[in-house]
Amino acid sequence: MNLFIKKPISQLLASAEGGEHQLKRSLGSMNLVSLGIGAIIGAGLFSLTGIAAAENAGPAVVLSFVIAAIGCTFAGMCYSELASMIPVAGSAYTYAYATMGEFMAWIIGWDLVLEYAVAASVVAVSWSRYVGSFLHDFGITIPAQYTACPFDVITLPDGSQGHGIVNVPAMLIIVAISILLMLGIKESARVNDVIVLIKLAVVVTFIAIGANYIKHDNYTPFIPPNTGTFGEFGLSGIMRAAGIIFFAYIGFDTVSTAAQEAHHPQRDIPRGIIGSLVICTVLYILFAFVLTGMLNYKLMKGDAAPVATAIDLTPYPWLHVLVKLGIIGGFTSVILVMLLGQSRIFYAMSRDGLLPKMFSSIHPKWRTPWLSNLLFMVFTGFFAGFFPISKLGNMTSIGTLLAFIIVCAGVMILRYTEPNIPRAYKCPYFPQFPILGILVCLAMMTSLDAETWWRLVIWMAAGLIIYFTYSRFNSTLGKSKAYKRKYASG
Ligand code: ALA
Repeated sequence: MNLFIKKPISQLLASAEGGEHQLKRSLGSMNLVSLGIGAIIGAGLFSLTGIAAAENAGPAVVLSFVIAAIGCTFAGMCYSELASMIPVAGSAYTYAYATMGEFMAWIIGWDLVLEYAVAASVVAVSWSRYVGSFLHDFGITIPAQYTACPFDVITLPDGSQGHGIVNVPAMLIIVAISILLMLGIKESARVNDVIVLIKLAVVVTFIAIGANYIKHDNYTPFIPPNTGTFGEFGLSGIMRAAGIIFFAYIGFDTVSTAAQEAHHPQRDIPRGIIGSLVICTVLYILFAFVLTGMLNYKLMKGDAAPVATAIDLTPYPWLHVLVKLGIIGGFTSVILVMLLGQSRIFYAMSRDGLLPKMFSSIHPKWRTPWLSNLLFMVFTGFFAGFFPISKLGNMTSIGTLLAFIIVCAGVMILRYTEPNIPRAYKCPYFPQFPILGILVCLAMMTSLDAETWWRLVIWMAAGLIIYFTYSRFNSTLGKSKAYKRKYASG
């Protein structure tokens, strides 16, 4: 069987309509923009801005946000073009199947687990930490053993050191969100819309109030000189910080996974992707500018919560509660949209026979791929509860950057191989923008550490084993008689 068989776009479009595997179309353009923002604003903005400013870029972390936004904008335009051409579930996986063939499609589908499922577990662990701290503010304390995994060292109430048992809140949030996702896309989108409004309000309030407490001295030097080590301030520091805070932008592409659930996917998926990206870029740049203006970047070193420290400089203690609430809500919607995206990718892979059929079985009443949701509930819940997964955030970044590069390449391939297929949205400045997208994403990938690269290699090797032992022999396309005939006749 041929590793490079491609799925004809006409077949992709036809298979998306009708049948027992049909998802419910109920999302409009505002829902899709909201889905994008739901996935984007989360741990990256609230936790990584301070770290990247303190250790890598100083106030110039603002420029890092601009660089990461540029890479994401190119990729976002490429995603939009492909989504408007091939508006079916599966996102980058499906695009790769149509452009580069089955093997690359498998690689990307497997790689996307890093973006979606791993991100959901990572964010669930951070969520648990914030919920613990929020409840603590109100006098409720969850025992430390039940908010940490067995690999974490914790301080017990008697002052001695011990190990965690299980991170219960992290598991609970995964279970709650998975149940919501099983019950229906419309219900999930509605919950997401409410959370998005809360977190947007929190970010805007922080920027509006914080802007009055900026000290201009904090911006000098705007680009602190490099210390002599690559990535510690100076230009290389700005690049390293861009690679780190790239995590904060991840999520806009999730909009494309819901293509089969949108009323007008050709028009609305590009709106959802670009709309959410533009709104978040503006907010991120302002947020970073205000934070580094309020608090000197040197003071952020070793501070686990620089946003909270910055709020202490204002006379509004209620802002603390509001920001924590925004952060908890923010993380909740990131988990929701990531788990949604993950189940839709596996849905598409299963329909193509590359994964067992259970992943594309649709619940007769809820019309969601509920078994897929159930499996990822167990998988991500288990990892969030029992593993020190918070250190794996960079895996999400590297996996996503790889997906972006493949999507940019896919746009270029299809412009040459399928020039006549209608594109409701076209990436401007072709081929410069897709090429720049590849280069900027590659630059951010290379700025990540060697350990992250090794983890990517190991994950991909596991994927290859599954492909060559299962997927290849069960591929619907590979097995189809029509294809075999064509292949036999050369
Ligand atoms: N962009 C998402 C976050 O920052 C993944 O949490």
